[in-house]
Amino acid sequence: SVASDDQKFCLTEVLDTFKLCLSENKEVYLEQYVAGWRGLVKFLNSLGSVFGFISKDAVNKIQVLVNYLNGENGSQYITVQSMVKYELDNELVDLTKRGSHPESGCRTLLRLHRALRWLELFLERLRTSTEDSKTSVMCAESYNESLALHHPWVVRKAAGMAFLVLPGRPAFFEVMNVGPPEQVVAMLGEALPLISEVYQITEELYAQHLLLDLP
Ligand code: 1Q0
Repeated sequence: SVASDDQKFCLTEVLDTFKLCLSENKEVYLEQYVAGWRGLVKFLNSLGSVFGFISKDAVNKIQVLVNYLNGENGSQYITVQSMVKYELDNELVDLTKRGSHPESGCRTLLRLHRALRWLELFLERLRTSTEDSKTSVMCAESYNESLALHHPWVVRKAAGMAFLVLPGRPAFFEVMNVGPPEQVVAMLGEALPLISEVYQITEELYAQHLLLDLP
């Protein structure tokens, strides 16, 4: 039925959202970026409640950004580029230590941006994996090379434990709901360059403005 199709989660659609993030002149639309994360969180939730502490944090951060988008200065938040300019010009960012702007758009997006690097690494491993590859290992390796560098010991420990209960590769591919493994691999091959481009553009923007270590 239409209703059940509607609820069926398809990873292709989610990754397509990241395609829509890029404007003609290579700016990153915040609304689409946030929509992409929403879809990923849905996927995460379908993997079980052990991932609740991760999805809860992601949802909080998504909500912070949505509130800016829908707020009275929403027009300043159309792209990541305009957000950075607006918040910096108006001194709305805590640059060295947490102060009067603990939830700036810039610092909030930075957390999702770091997670996007994890996603890129993880999906690349999935793409090139074989039948006997372990999702928990691929996930942990990707995490250690990205997000873990910014997380304290407790969080790394909790994340490591959650990874252990990830479903195996066949179940994982099934939940992605893209089709047979060959099709998953092809879809990932198409989606990854775009995710990578969105990541690179944001990374360069943040580097340019010295925002990569925002508290
Ligand atoms: C599939 C398994 C998913 C594993 C996701 C790896 C991320 C682990 C992160 C664990 C930390 C979460 C707890 C909160 C940490 C915060 O302290 C931290 C910093 O924020 P703050 O405000 O304290 O400075 N927050 C973060 O680093 C943000 C973490 C966001 C994680 C978003 C993950 C969203 C889910 C994605 C699932 C996508 C799976 C798609 C795979 C598709 C291929 C089948």
